[in-house]
Amino acid sequence: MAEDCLFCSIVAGDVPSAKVYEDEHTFAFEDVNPQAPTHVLVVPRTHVPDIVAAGADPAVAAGLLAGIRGTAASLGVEHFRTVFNTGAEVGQSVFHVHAHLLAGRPLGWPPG
Ligand code: IU
Repeated sequence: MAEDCLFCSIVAGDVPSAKVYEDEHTFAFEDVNPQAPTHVLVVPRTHVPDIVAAGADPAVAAGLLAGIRGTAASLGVEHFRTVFNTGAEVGQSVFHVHAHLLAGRPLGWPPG
């Protein structure tokens, strides 16, 4: 657990969240500012800052993919978009890697 990390505090249960799914490696909860009818954040329990760092740790990377699968299954969504913002310049604001899982409305392409 990293100090001063909001998502570590959510995983630990120290900050409340609307939990959607959890397993050994991941925790998923509703985004407080949803951009679609379904907007869930899937995070590894281990603190890594972004998807590049997650990719350097095969256990974290595999766990995160499995967590996305489990979250989608528990939501009952088959069609969804996942987004990993990597770097403040492209909109990352919380530096504990998280997959945005978005569903429930048409999503434009390319994304803005
Ligand atoms: P980003 O990719 O790092 O910008 O995504 C961070 C997300 O975390 C963003 O969609 C916020 O709405 C969301 N979030 C949250 O769900 N709960 C919080 O307390 C805070 C941010 I701060």
